[in-house]
Amino acid sequence: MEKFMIPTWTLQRFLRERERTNPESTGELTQLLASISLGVKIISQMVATAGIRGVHGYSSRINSSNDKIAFLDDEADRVLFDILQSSGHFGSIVSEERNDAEVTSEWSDEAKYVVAIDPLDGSSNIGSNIPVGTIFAIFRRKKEHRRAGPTDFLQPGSALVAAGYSVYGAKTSFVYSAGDGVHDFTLDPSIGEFVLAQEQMSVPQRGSILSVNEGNWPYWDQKTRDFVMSFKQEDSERGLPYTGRYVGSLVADFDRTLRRGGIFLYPRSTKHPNGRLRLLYETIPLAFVMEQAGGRAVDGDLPVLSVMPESIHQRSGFICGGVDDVEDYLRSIR
Ligand code: P6P
Repeated sequence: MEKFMIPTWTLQRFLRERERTNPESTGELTQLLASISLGVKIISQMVATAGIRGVHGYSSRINSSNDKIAFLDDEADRVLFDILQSSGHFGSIVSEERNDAEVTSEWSDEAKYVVAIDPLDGSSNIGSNIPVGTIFAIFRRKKEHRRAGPTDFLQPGSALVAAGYSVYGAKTSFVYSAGDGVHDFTLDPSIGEFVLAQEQMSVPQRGSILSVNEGNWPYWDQKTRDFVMSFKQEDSERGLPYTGRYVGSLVADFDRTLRRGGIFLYPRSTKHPNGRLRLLYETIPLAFVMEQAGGRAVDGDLPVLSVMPESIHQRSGFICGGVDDVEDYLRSIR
């Protein structure tokens, strides 16, 4: 009979080990991330059974960005909101699916943190079995506020306590950073636990993949067009041409870029002058993870982590990847 493989490092054990070896640790971060990972496990099941439950469609609701809210967006939002609210650690929650920052009534005075979430990014792709995911950003509350609220979220990504994302695909991944590197876990459905797949992930400095929606070509400025064109020539010195890969689901395109390198671009354009992606719960958390893995993430020539959010649903341009690939982009637009 096959010997049962005892998982050495589950997410819980990994977090507790880091808490034990970190003198300043209060154990709260362990509980924060455990709360989020529970929500991710539940959403993983929701996504896997969406087809048979007939919930691929859209509700009648529209979110603050004027996007139709899919049934699954709503379900994922409610699951995460309930779990995070009752965790006792979050004084306020911002969600892509909710117009305003919502205080968690019984905890909003003493909870140390606030959390911004994209409960289910890319949900429009689920019907065609394309990977989707959850993205989260955790900030400390600002001292001067007694009750948590929207201004607690107006902090740059450089102030993040932790951030991460999940991918619901061929496997369910949970990737996070608390400022000490990026760690990758895979859900083992047979035991219902996230098991460590890779500690201290590192993005290749230079890759060979270009990830961009070229359907936006008519809306790009000339520098963006010239940069994208530069990948389409044959130059073995520069490893050109790059391969094109664009899934159209942010967590899938980001996760591949993090693991295999290259460059992902969703630049500002005449169609999306402020950018298409959202700063607080998409580009800031993913930029944090990318930079913690040794990569770069910019909005034009500004590092995403230096951008000061002015509103909770603010949009952003997003170019990220290996440091050499992003440096090439920065040289091309300057
Ligand atoms: P486009 C999905 O709807 C999403 O918000 C992201 O997941 C994805 O990166 C982006 O939109 C795709 O946008 O304009 O290329 O379809």
